[in-house]
Amino acid sequence: MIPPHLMAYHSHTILPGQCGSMHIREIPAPLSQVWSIVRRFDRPQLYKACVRDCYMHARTGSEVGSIREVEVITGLPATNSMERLDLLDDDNHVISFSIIGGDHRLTNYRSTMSLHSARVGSTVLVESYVVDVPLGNTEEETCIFVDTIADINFQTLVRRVGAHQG
Ligand code: A9S
Repeated sequence: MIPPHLMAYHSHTILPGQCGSMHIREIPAPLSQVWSIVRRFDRPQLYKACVRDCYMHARTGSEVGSIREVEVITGLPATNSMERLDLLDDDNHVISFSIIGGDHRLTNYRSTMSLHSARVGSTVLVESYVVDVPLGNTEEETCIFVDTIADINFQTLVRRVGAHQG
């Protein structure tokens, strides 16, 4: 069960012309191990298969306002993305970031990820996002696209968290 006060982190306002979604996934690893990976705003390549490299443009990745430039792997409809850390809460295990630039079509993308202890040795991961629906796309197409990326990132996280003795 997700405590109501943590659901508050996932109440993104979806404006006209935007779409969003929320997914709850369980990962067979202790919360501390998962958090040690997903909290690294400066190293998204630790668990995002689409990320080839990442450079910090402002601050270190531990403070709100940190800005990273994500270099995307080849073959995707983008090569880079500029992203800002909006929240990093090591007590409640919540991280939130916004996409502020890049050569892609995800405008005003904001996402929040929170971790919750579930059964012993497993973690519940709640992820929500909101993004503008690009011209020429439907809400459904946009959510399917973002959900696919999120699923790929989740599968990568499951594989990498076992290897990463946090
Ligand atoms: O990185 C995330 O957590 C989520 C998304 C949706 C990232 C998407 C992406 O990095 C691509 C995977 C390259 C797809 C960006 C910013 C744009 C894309 O078109």
